[in-house]
This record gives sequence, C-alpha cells and structure tokens, in this order.
Amino acid sequence: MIKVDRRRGCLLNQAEFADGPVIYWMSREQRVRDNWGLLHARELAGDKYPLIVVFCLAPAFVGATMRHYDFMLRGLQQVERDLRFLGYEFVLLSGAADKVLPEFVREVGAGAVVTDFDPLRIKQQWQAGIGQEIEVPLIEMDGHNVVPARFVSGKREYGARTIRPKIHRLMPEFLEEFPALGTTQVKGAGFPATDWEQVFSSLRVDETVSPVDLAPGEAAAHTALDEFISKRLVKYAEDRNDPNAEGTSRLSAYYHFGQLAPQRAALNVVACPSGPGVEAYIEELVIRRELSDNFCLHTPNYDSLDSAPEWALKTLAEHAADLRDYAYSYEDFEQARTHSALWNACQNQMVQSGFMHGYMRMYWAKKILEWSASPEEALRIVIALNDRFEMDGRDPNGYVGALWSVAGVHDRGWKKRPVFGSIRYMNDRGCRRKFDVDAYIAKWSPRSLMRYMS
Ligand code: FO1
Repeated sequence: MIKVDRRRGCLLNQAEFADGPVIYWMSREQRVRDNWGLLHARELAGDKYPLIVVFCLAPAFVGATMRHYDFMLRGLQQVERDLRFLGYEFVLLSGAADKVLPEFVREVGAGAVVTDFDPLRIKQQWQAGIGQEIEVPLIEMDGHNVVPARFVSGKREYGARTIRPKIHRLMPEFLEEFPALGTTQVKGAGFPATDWEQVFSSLRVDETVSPVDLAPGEAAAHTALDEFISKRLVKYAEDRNDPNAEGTSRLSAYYHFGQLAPQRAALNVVACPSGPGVEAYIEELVIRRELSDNFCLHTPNYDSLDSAPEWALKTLAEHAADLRDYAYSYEDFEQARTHSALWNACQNQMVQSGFMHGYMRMYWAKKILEWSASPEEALRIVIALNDRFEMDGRDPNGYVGALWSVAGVHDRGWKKRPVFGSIRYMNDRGCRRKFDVDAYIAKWSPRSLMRYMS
C-alpha cells in the first residue's frame, strides 16, 4: 500500500512501493526546511530506508542565463551542506531529469520517488516520462502553494475574484506549521560530496547576463523575509506601487528557486498585527501566486496569445491593423533604445538588477504591446526579455503577468483605445500620478546601462 499524502500529494504513475531507498527528486523546492516533498519522502523512508535527495541539473533550461544558474547552484550548495549535516545524502545528476533520473532509480534500487508539483510544461513532460519509465511509485507533492493547486480547483479559474473565496475557505486547514525534518540514523549509500568546482566549470550557459548582487540560498532568503516583515510590511499596501520606495518584498527570486516556501512567508506574515500591509501581501503571495499556478496547470499553452480570453483576442484582432506610433524590434527593447525615458529606465532596472518593480512591470509590458508590430510579437518579446533578465523569470507568475498585461488574462475590458482595444491601458501620465517618475528615471537612466553592457 503506497502512503500518499491525500491533501498535498498525487500519485503520478501506477506502480507498487518496493523495498529500497526513497528518492526525493528536488526540483522546484530547492530547500531543506518547510519542504512538503522532502518531508513526505522522509516519512516514506522512516527508519528503515535511506533517503537520497537528487537534483537533476539541466544543461539548458528555457533560456536561463548565468544570472540564474549561478544563483540556483550557490543555493544548492547550501542545500547539500545542510542535508549532509542532518545525515542525508545529496546527489547532483548532470542532465535533464527525464534523461538521467530513471537510470539512477534503477542503480540505487529505489523503492519510491517523491518530487515537487510544478505546472510548467517542461516539468510536466519530465514527470510524465519518468513516471512511465520507472517501476516504482512517482509521487508529486505541492510544496509551493499553501492550498495545493490540485486541491483548490479542478479547472482554470476566471480570476482572483473566483479563486480567492476557495483559497480563503481552505487557508485555516492548510496554513499550518511545518514539522521539522529531523535527522536520520539510516546509513546512506556512500555518495561522495558534489564537486561544485566541476559543476560550475562545466556550465555552458549565456554568460553575458551576469549574476546580480542578491545573496542566494535558504539562510539568505529567511534573512530577507525577516527584513521585509520588520521594515517594509507595515507600509507595503501603499509602497508597493511606488518604484522609488523599494517597498516590495524582493523575495520573488527566493520563491522562484524554492529557497523560501511561500507558506513560511505566509505563516510569518499572518503572525504580525493585522493591517493593510498584511492583507495586501497575502493577496500577492497567496491569491495571485496560486492563481498563476492554477492558470498554468489548466492552460497547456500558458505562454502563447491564444490562451487569452475570447473578449481579449477579439478586441486585439479588431485593432491589429491600427497604426503604431512606434514599432520597435526585440533588440530596440533589449537595448532600451525607445523614445520613452521612463520605459528605458524600467528596462535598465531589470537588466542591471534582475528585478523590476511590480507596478512598472505592468507599464513596461503594456508599452511593448503598444510599440510592437502585433500582439503576438509583443507577447513573445515580453516573455523573452522577462525570462532573460528577471531573477524570477520562467515562472508561472511571470507568464500570467505577461498575459495579464498584453492580453487581459484575469482582467476585464476597459475604455477602447487604438492598438489596445479594450485591454487595460497604462502610460507615463498614469505613472506620474502615482510616483516621482523623474527620480526613478534619474536612478535607472541608460548611461548606467551603457556601463553595464560595454
Ligand atoms: N529545475 C530543475 O529541476 N533542474 C534545473 O536544472 C533547473 C534549471 C533552472 C534554471 C533557471 C530557472 O529559472 C529555473 C530552473 N529550474 C530547474 C526550474 C526551477 O525548478 C523553477 O523554480 C521552477 O521550474 C519554477 O516553476
């Protein structure tokens, strides 16, 4: 009988539990604490079998650059250190998971494999391939969402308005403390520590997008969470729309690489005195983030225009032939060579820091819609730039943000305009009403980008 956690778990294949080590195939949730997949694997191993944590390092991953691999690998180095300290083994396999994991499962004679829920296409493909090839259970655990994505809704939700009540109703049950992982007495299979020098030197990724000065890893993520809660949470509701206030959590890279559990952040935030900041952050952290996973899980073509709602596709088609005041290429946008000083400043902030303020991301993406040859081209450019420079690129949150901005996903129709039709419009004037645009431009002006790109 296979024990599968009935609330957060899902059996991905039909196979019998066998005697042998339990593998936790770490992928989305790259941390030791607060990790439901790791905890479930630990429970299956009990005091009878070794628990082996495996990470499959893909040689290329959806356009990821050195900025992303450097951050991720330095975080994984800490994962290995922390696991070995508790008596567990960590093995890094080089190669895409569906290529290298089945062989490893056979080699160690594993009795079961546990992995992380991830709605992204590449992960779903890896899991389907591996589930078919191994003869032991492949169990998926949702370590990313407070209310597991498969539990909260069986269909694509219309928007925050429809998923919010479903999540709030289940939060009391699911927003629970994590048990500690604890140590193990079971002797491992004797895998040597990872040769990280060799891992870094064998990387063949685009190095022109260099790492940003953000401390990687689980400990740094917790420090960043504590700092956000103590210094910025109380004013989060009003500061989150002011790019000069640096009021955002800046935790998205830690969530994306799984170095911090959104549930941990939610537990610590709701423990604070309630107020607009707590409300606003829980809305972003739980409702918006879980809505993104829901969208990607139930929308296979989550990164293409035809996943947009009917009304949006119709209005964009009606205005596809409208005259564009400007029509820039991918390179023009990437090099921040547009006529708009504000738009160029947004692009520079993203290129240099790996982050762009949430409010500016919407403005930035909507201007690409306005100044591209077509909505299809605009969406392609938004996703390509976002995934190349943002620390939290290649994430369900990012795809939904792009489709919200360009094609009204989870939004509604507004007053008609050229090119946009009834897609919500944003411009410099709207920004000037919200914050000091000149200060933002001064801080992120192109001259600093030239220094960066030269
Ligand atoms: N996940 C893996 O399991 N193996 C990888 O080699 C890998 C590389 C990678 C590079 C950049 C990046 O942004 C994400 C990467 N991921 C990798 C995915 C990671 O698990 C992401 O956090 C989730 O896919 C987000 O849904």
